Amino acid sequence: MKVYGHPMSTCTRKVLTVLAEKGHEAQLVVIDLGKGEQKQPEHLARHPFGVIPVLEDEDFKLYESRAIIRYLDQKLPGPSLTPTELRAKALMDQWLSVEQSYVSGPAIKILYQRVLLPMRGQQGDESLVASAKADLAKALDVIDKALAGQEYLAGSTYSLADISWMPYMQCLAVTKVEDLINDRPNVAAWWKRVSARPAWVKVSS
Ligand SMILES: N[C@@H](CCC(=O)N[C@@H](CS)C(=O)NCC(=O)O)C(=O)O
Repeated sequence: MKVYGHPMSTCTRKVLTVLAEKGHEAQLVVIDLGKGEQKQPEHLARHPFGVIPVLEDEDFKLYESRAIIRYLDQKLPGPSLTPTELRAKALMDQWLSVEQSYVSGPAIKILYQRVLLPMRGQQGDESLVASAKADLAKALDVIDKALAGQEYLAGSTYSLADISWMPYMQCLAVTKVEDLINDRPNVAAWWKRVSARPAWVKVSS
């Protein structure tokens, strides 16, 4: 198996975390976003939207990180990352959707303003950071409530939902808005728990 991605990319990290949880090695083919390799014809042939990650499993190609992690979880042996109980599985899907709809966008916006623009010698716009932070605060209030009395987003089982949120939680630390996590006791306890998992430590260090 090959993963076309970048070790620092949030979406690639979801895929690498699932592979690590499953104990499966895949070849990471690094696409250099700094050089714009994701927009070159060679990569556009793999991913028509010119982003990463892409999974190649023999003659099968798949893009979109949330589709890839679902595929890998079903395909590979190792611990299941999808609850079997109907309602827990439905909650996993709900939190995956919440992450996609309300979390990844503002988290990446902050990363762009606070890290990527300064890396290019440009100043970020703190008013955009403030509005993205407010959006994230709303989403984190929602999971803080949901996590009261349960260990993981889908209930008692660590799942793809937790994995899909984790790279964005790490983004908050990197962009110096970790108060969004620390001010919410259930989110903070959950983040401490999930970020200590060996698979995540391996992928994120
Ligand atoms: N919905 C896509 C988003 C992919 C995405 O935005 N990837 C980022 C890296 S995390 C990327 O390739 N950015 C480069 C660009 O937008 O040109 C997924 O979940 O795979």
